[in-house]
Amino acid sequence: MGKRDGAIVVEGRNDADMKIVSLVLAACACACAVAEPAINQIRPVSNRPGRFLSLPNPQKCANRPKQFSFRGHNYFFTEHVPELAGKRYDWLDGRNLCREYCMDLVSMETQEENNMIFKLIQQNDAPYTWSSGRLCDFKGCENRPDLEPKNIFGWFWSANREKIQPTNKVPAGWGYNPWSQTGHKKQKQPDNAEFDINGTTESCLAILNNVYNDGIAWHDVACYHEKPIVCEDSDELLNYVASTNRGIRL
Ligand SMILES: [Ca+2]
Repeated sequence: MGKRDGAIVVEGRNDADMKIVSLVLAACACACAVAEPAINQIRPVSNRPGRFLSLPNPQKCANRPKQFSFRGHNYFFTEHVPELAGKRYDWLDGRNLCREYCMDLVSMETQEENNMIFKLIQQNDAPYTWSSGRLCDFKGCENRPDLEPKNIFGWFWSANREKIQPTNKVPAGWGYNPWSQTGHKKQKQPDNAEFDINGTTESCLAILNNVYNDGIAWHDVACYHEKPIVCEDSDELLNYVASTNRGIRL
């Protein structure tokens, strides 16, 4: 793993072998993310160690639900897929469900994409959903002065390892700060509030729909909570499956 122009990177070149290395390293990075030592005895069970990222299933990738698209990426919301409606996923299970389809949890790098996802939440009166946003607080995130303080500079999109802009101001190119100005502790997000309750770090980025009378906004939330999810095409996984399955139509 290394650093590349502000990205939190698992190295990958364009050839298939490097893609495999990249995928394996990505799996390691995520497993490390959930394999932190328990903070205390009441740590929720779904933070159990030893979970890994799923590899894509070529058939599922070829037949993935394409409910809407934005800038060349397809998306689906589990509540709109008959066999997935009503199901809830913790953050890692959510990533893995998406990854089987050559997708990942949604990453809102731009205001336009964020507005699209906020509108989806609003129109469906969904209480919340996950994004791929993750706090870099696991093995591999040490000795990175550029990520400190973590609550401002330590967030990234797991789907592509791009940094999330500093949490304490309106992102460049945006007209508003997507992080909520309030939460459990009546403080602006991210606030790591659950750590004070049961010792569990709020390491995952959720979109909550007016849970704190704050409209639709980003919150740091402990990763074991279960939510319906939005999946977005993963260029990395689509390219990997395309390069290893000659003639496949994705
Ligand atoms: Ca929070």
